Amino acid sequence: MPDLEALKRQAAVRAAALVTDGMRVGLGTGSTAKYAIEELGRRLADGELKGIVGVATSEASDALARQVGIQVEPLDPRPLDLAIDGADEIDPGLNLIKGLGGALLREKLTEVQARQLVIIADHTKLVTQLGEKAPLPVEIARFGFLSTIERLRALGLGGRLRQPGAQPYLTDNGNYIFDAAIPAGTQPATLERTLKGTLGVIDTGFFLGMATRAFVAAPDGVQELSP
Ligand code: ABF
Repeated sequence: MPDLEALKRQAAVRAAALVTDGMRVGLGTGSTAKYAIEELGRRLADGELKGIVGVATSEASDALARQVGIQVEPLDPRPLDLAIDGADEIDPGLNLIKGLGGALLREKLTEVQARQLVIIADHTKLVTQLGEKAPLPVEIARFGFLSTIERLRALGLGGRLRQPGAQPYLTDNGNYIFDAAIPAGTQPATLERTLKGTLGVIDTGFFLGMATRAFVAAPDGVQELSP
């Protein structure tokens, strides 16, 4: 049984090596992105980097980045040199499903401004068709959420409201997440357009045509992929 944590860290270290002094870097969210933030902190502490600016995609990544000594600034309209983040599914064209970590909206708002979006993952995230293994997280407004879920079901989507405990999961933006099961054969771009036109939907975990590179770690090494 390969150690997935070690693989995730290997991919993260490869991506963090792309960061050079003075860069403005989008900092992803999740267990793989965490290794990249820690590695950037290590490079700063060891003097390999003198200074970078991080733009965090979640409260958790913001806190971790500050803890490891990265200067964190809020997102503003300037482009980011690079963003590094994990994913839940990666197809052969580097189209992604993201958002099982709950940070999809801030991730998309941040990463759309990055000149390069570098995805880091272990090999279990590779799929031939998006939706094969993971649900599609859809961030929805709290107000009227039951009506929005009815609209989603009317589109033929299965799935359920994310509710890990007594209360629904609340995003950093104060919204809920519906984890949608995608019917086999769904065209992601078509579903994305439909969902973005559905009242109550704020955004989806489809990141289509955004990733510029991926480091995917497997027991026999880290593979570098491009779209
Ligand atoms: C974020 O973290 C999310 O978009 C994605 O849902 C998740 C992947 O987490 P992990 O690296 O822990 O598998 O990037």
